[in-house]
Amino acid sequence: MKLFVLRRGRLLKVSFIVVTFILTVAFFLPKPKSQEEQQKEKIVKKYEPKQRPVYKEGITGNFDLPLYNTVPEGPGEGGKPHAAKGEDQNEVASVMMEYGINMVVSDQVALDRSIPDVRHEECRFWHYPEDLPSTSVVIVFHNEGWSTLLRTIHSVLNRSPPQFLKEITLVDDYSNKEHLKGELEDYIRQFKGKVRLLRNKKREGLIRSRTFGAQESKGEVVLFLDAHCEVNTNWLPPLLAPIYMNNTVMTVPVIDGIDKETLEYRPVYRGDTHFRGIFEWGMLYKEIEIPEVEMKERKYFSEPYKSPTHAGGLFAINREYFLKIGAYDPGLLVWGGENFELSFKIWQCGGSIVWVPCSRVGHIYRGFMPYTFGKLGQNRKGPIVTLNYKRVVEVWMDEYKEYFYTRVPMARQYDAGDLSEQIALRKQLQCKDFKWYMKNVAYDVLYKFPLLPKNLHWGEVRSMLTSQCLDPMSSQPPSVVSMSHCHSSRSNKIFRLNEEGQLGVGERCIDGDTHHIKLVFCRLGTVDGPWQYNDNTKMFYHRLHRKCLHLTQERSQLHLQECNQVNNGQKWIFRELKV
Ligand code: UD2
Ligand code: MN
Repeated sequence: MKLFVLRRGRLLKVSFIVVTFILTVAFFLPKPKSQEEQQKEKIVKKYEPKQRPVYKEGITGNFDLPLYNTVPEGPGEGGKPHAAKGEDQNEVASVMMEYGINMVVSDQVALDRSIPDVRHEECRFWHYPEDLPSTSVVIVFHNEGWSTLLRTIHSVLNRSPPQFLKEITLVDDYSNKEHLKGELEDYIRQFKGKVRLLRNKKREGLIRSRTFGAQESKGEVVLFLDAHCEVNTNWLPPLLAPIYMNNTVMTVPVIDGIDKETLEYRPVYRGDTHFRGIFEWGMLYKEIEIPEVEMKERKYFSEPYKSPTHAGGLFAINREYFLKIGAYDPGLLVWGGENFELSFKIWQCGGSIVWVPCSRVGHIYRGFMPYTFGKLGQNRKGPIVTLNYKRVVEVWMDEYKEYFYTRVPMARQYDAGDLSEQIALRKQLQCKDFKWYMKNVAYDVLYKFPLLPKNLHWGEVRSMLTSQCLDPMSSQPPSVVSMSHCHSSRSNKIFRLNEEGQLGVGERCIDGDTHHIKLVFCRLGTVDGPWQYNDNTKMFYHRLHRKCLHLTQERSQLHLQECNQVNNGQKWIFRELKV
């Protein structure tokens, strides 16, 4: 009995201890959160002030590991130009034709080669938050060379903090080159899923391929690169930090040049200036020094700055935000104009674009497009790109679209397809008008490219003497204007004479003297010119030289000469063209 009591007492004691223990643990264990609480937490986290990048003079940044102690020896190391040993000129000529890049040289340069750190010296001292968003690097490609594509991938893997690099998503846009098939699949296996390869079932063009890549990616941020790039020292954190602080910011690295023939790595701009992306009224992409006010808005030279637009290829954006604003207009074809579509959309619908000087990426600029547009374009580059521009202009530019049509009169006749979904999207996102964008964001466009006066005439310019037409022969000055057959659809034979006397062709102007008529650069910031056309006499008068445009019969040569109404060599007719 005694024993039992004793036992019972012990039992009670033990149970007491166990119960107290359980209660204590239960008390300290986190309680399951109600949905409401969870929602609240999410909101608080969203608006919690994020840690900004911090500049600490003289203290190396937290992600700024030096890449090399000494520059390794070898072809192309240090970003030096390389000349292929025993270069076979025939082979070089043939790969240049096929890829627009000297692949003989590229194949001899290491995939992990070193490149010079070309950043401004301040860039080494920025400290970035440790919890930047995870990133999917999306690379779309069509028939790219092996070593240039692989060097892009290697440079990303070598120079990105692994904790921020979720994956590299490759999108093969229906390439037909053997090395991009099984061989590529075999090669990327070593990266154990970090590099994924998706393939289009038909040719989609780079624009739709990028949207597809973004849809399929898993990172919080998508970061697009062309398939012939090399990323530079500590390129990634500076691109992610602005997005981390505000997920409607798109960030753009500064693009360096990699020479297509020697693979030399070199900055496009030298010196202590920053450039940003703008456009002229024919929607050609341009860069301009940043305005003083933008410069002054920042404390450090190396800080990001606002830009109206970007070149197109390389940028980072929050993935959900990119998809929410409709990614790219799916009606855009193959190549071109998508940079403007995205830029206008982002700015007008409440987001922003910054260029990030501490993030540098090299890109091989090819001299020509080494691929055709396949069935998508029946190999007609001009009209396809102009069709894209027309879509963008019609959806986003409001009354400013008239300046585009003044600059590219033929475009008025093109059919840009159904725009209703894009227009509905603009409404749904409650976007601002283009006037707001011009006034607040892209005001510096007008410094170089003022609003265009109306055209008095446009079309081919036909001589009443020979029935041939004026032909600038090239689209790049200096070039002497000559004569050739009319009825050519070549857009560089379409002239425009505006109300201010400027005679333009494409983005260039025509001037002349007593020796020649020539294609010249239009004076930036001006829209006027020396020409007067008389509808009755059909003569072109040059106000400065006080002479007329004259074609000599014998030699088919053009120059300015004393005006003479009875000379047919001085009579010209504008003929507008129809598609
Ligand atoms: C510039 C951009 C490019 C793009 C283009 C306008 C830079 C450095 N480059 O031209 O990214 O914005 O302007 O649209 O800003 N590709 C395909 N399918 C195609 C054609 C191309 O996947 O049908 C790939 C191509 O392999 C490359 C990328 O798209 O990886 C860009 O093409 P690109 O290099 O010919 O364009 P680029 O640099 O002349
Ligand atoms: Mn490119």
